[in-house]
Amino acid sequence: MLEEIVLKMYGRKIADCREEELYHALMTLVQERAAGKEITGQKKKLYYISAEFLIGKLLSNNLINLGIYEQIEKELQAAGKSLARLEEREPEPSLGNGGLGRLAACFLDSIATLGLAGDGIGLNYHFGLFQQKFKRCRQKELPNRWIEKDSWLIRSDKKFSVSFGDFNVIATMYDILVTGYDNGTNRLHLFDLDSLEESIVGKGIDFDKEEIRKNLTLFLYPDDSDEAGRLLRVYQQYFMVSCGAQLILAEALERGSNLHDLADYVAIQINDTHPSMVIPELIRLLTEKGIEWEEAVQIVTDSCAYTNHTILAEALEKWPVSFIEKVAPALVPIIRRLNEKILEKYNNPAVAIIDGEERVHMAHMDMHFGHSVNGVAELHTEILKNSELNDFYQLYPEKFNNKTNGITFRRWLLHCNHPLTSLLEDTIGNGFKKDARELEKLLDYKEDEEVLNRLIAIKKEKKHEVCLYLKETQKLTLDEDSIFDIQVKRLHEYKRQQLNALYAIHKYLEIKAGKRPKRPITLIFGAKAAPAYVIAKDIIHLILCLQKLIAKDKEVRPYLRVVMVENYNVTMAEKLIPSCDISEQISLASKEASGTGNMKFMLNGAITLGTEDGANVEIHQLVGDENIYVFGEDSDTVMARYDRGDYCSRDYYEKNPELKEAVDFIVSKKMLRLGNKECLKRLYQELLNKDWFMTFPDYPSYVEAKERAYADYEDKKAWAKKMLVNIAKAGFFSSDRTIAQYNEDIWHLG
Ligand code: 26Q
Repeated sequence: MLEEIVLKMYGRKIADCREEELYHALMTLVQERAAGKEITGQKKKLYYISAEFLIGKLLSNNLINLGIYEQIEKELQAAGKSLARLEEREPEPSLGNGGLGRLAACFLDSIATLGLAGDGIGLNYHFGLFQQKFKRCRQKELPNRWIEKDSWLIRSDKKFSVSFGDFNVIATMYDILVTGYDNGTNRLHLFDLDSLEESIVGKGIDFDKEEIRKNLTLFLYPDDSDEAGRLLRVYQQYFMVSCGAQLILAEALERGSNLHDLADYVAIQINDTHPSMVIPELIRLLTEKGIEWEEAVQIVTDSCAYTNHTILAEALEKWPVSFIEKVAPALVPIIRRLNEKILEKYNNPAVAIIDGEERVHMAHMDMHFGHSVNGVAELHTEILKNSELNDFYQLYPEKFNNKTNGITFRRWLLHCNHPLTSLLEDTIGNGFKKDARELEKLLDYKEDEEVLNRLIAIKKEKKHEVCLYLKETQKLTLDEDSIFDIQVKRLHEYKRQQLNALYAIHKYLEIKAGKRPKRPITLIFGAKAAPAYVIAKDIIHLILCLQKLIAKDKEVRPYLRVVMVENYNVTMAEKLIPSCDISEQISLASKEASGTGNMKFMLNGAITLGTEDGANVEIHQLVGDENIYVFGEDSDTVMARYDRGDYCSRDYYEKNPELKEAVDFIVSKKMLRLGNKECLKRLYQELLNKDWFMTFPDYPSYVEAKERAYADYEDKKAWAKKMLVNIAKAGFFSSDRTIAQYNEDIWHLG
């Protein structure tokens, strides 16, 4: 198959082609095959609008979804070439921060896999999220230029005009083809400007924030931002939704809508509040086309649905009216009129769209003028209904629904874990690839020695592979025979990497005191911190200092290793997750909306060590007490303590000598000699005087649960059974299930 293509393209055989030629040829092959399968002819179409699509590398995934992976691999092998090496060449597009962006990517895969007509709408950030480097145990940020000459981006001939307050721009639309598994193809539309100037970016990630025409789509904003960046983010958002709204209306007209019946032709899913301005923008466009105000508002409400991904108050977007006045003045009278309508109807300032300080609450607009509001895990949705968004739940109980997140099994099993996929094929057949619930058939093998042994061997193989990879790419040396205890996710205080670091210190001190663990432990971290998030960067500093301290210590090194991988991203996740024994999901209960890494680890046979938070609760229900390590206070206890406002971390510190010792070690002579005094002292003070995410109350039960997990690991067979149950029960977390539910309850497509 490939041979013919390269002959035609280069007049040579595979064996005589350079790697970049083969990569280019494969890209061409994929694009041609995918384009031939576009999903057309359905009346209603979904638009998933999102500021982030963390798609990861595309070559292998597309080959798998098109059903030609093995064939291509064989063909290359026969010619002495390696598909894995070609994969390594591909740059990873970094168009997302973390969970929310990766979820959007999994959803696009599942939408196409289910044969539904549904496109993504987003932005073509030239540098995406920053690339992380470590220097003197500190995070440094560099631009990550991912767009090469050979790219999956297809430049379309569609142009859209967007009017900002002071000027107009013309947008160009790029498309990335999204292949479904053994099914059709959809598109990810990414908007961009031809006037962009990459040269205004210096060595780091600083650039002139003033010239919108030159900088609009240069960077994706991290989930915490400085003032100057905030205005640019509103420009990005309006640019995205204005292009998106124009595209949606044009395509609906083409499919036969008269716009009055728009809601029969389109479903628009608003991924968190970043695209919320699509609501007033659509109202603006519809009224401009002669539709009466009231009717336009109703049409938009019937078309739009909102997903909430966070309960952290500081992450709920509230933009000053003055920002919107500057960026999109045409929207201001529309938003004011919507606000008046709400105040007339409800006379309750708590549900207003514009508050007393002239700030627009984006989520409020979504809940009033969308027909569905969903959370992303059972617990999260309950918290939204009963506390965080309770005022709105009272008004619109029928709008609220839960859609527990999911992950695509194509990337997170078939692609990243070939030996586990083979084991599943050998035992339960191929059905699980289309119907993930069939994974449960694996339970029949719970007592099967051979299957259990194969599971153990696969884990060993995956550890070996990741060790080679980390050695080669990051000069990290890991002990393959140790327990791999992994926490990889964005760095945030609520996710509590600091709790895991305190454990590392505790273990270090124990070993120093002569108490050695039965089996060596490797604590692996991977996390990017938002550049302006000081404490998060201090936590990275602490972890890197511990890594250095232990690596130099001959006494401790054989029993404990702490490593933080640089630039954690989707590609790194694909390598690390299959190698994991213990999956750290230790957020403060009530704070992690869902988590999706937890699902990827479970699917790959890691056992969760976690709090009763987000989707961990559902993992716990599925696998039962025997097959998970749960610790810590529950969300009710935590929320009650926040309500009382009486948490005092120092009390816990004073009462627990072991905890005190670990905390004090952060500013011990040893550490201060190694690291940066300012960072370490600031973190120490923060924990002692604030500890807003309550790590201290959970510390004793965390240590206890971790020790229990390590002890259980020694019974190889019993551990393998836990792995098997986790894999077998992971079917529920297929994003195919999630998407089927969105479609059934919200979109009604196909
Ligand atoms: C907001 C304003 C200004 C600048 C940036 C932002 C911003 C950007 C990104 C706010 C939030 C995000 C990302 C949020 C996110 O990733 N949330 C995660 O979503 C996952 C998918 O639903 C959940 O599994 C995680 O629990 C949730 O943290």
